Amino acid sequence: MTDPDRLTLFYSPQTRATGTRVLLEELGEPYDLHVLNMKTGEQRQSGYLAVNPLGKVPAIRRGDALVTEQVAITIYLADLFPQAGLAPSIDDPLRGPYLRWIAYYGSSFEPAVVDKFMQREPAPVAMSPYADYETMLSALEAQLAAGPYLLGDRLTAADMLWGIALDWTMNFGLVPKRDVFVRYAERIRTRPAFQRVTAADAELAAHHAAGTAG
Ligand SMILES: N[C@@H](CCC(=O)N[C@@H](CS)C(=O)NCC(=O)O)C(=O)O
Repeated sequence: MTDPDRLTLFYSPQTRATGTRVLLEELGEPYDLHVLNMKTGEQRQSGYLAVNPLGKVPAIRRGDALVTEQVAITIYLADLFPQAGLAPSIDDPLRGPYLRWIAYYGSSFEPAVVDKFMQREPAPVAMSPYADYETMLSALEAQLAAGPYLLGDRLTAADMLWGIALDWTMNFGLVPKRDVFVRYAERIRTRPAFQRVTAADAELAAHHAAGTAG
């Protein structure tokens, strides 16, 4: 009989789903991987579009609950396994800032980085979800400056989201390699969970590129 609490992560290597897998590893909970080969366009076939109509990973299924969107998944998983201590509880003074910076990732950082990548001007400041690029980035830098983690001394699920995002966007030249960002990304990148997932991703990505089974 299948366990109704068993988690499935819809996954493709070296994508935004990587952060979700790192979080699951940090939580120490078992999960099944449903790997999609983006080289063959599996994410846009009807089977997966029934899971996420946008054809995007990550997505998580647990019983009948289907969750898409990296930000929602981060909050959901960290709350689901409170014993790991990666989610400040609702009465913790850090809960509000925790949610703020997770939402900031999806609502301000992501659109800013996409505009940057596309080399297009943001919408006028009053309309742009992130004001302007420098303002968005400086607010993040100021938050990270105290460190060592996004919320100070406490490591949370938000650090999985941000550490990996900054690591990748700095490597792509979309975010400048300022000291604060470099030191912070390094702190997350060197964690065993990140290292494990990165190694597994490299192997899986090589299989996808070569057209062999992973
Ligand atoms: N809004 C989504 C975006 C996810 C996303 O863009 N995923 C990319 C991988 S990094 C994807 O699945 N792309 C495949 C495609 O669009 O074909 C989220 O935050 O989860």
